Amino acid sequence: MSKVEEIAKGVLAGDKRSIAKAITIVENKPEEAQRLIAAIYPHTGKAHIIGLTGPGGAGKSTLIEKMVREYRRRGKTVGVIAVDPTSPFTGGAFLGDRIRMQELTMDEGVFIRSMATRNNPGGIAKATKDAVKILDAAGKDVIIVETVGAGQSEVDIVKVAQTVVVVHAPGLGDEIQAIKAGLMEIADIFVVNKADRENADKTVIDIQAVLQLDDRVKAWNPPIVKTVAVTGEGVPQLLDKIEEHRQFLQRELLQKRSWEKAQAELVEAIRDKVTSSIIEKLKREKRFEKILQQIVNREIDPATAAEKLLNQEME
Ligand SMILES: Nc1nc2c(ncn2[C@@H]2O[C@H](COP(=O)(O)OP(=O)(O)O)[C@@H](O)[C@H]2O)c(=O)[nH]1
Ligand SMILES: [Mg+2]
Repeated sequence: MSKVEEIAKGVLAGDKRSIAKAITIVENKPEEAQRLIAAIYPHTGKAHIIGLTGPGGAGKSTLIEKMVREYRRRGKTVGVIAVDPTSPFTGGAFLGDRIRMQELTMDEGVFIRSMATRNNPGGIAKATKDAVKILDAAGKDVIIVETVGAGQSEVDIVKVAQTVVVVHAPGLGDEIQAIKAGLMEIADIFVVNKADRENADKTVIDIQAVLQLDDRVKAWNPPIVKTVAVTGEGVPQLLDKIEEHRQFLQRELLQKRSWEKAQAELVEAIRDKVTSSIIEKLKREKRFEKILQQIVNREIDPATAAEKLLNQEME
């Protein structure tokens, strides 16, 4: 077995060390990465992928740590990919935070990884997408991808997500400009974090105002959830909204499938009716037998005969 095959096998078994090695490969070795992804790809497609984005300092990493705990409480396994070099998962400034963070990384049902954003030969967006596939194949129920909502590559990364959560917080300055400039387009859920600060409601109102500018009719209206990431307040409500959005996506998919099925059946039914009514008419007018005789005599082939008859019908 080659090294890549061995790692792929470990990933599928959910082995933490293999997952870590696999992510290192997609960060550094594009050719090996392609073989690795090919091997695990058939086992992907089961996880719910959540993109969590917003300005630096909004509290995304802190919030994700609390979300992971709540998902574990709900019996789900979780993978986290942080594409944020400015605030890696260290567990905060206090010793207690760091110890709690360590406990989390010891948990077999949790995998947390910060992506190297520098010297990434295949591009950070590509590496992130591959890392998500690895965690998916490893059987994680939920995968959270943290990015700083700034440039195009972040928007690209967020496109792998099924549910996009945009996190804001009061006192970050230009945040509402940021929502207007693209983040609003991609948000399925808004979070106003640092709700312990008195000006948090102002941020909620600002987001509501921006949302009201969008007058398109939508099947899903992005809710706004208030959280205090440092205490975990509002995190269960956030997970409930994420779950609601997942169910909404499933309903949409089912509806799309029903439409496709209905269309196939309608086309089939029309084809049957048109065919039999044309054939009956041709038989009534004795044209059917006439041309049948010509085919038997090899004077005309069936396809040309059909075309001729239909053209006469159209005239
Ligand atoms: N007061 C308050 N501070 C918070 C809250 N959430 C996070 N912080 C602090 O905000 C800072 C940035 O948090 P971090 O999670 O690294 O933000 P990120 O850059 O969005 O990932 C840290 O000092 C956190 O302790 C909150 O709900 N309330
Ligand atoms: Mg962060």
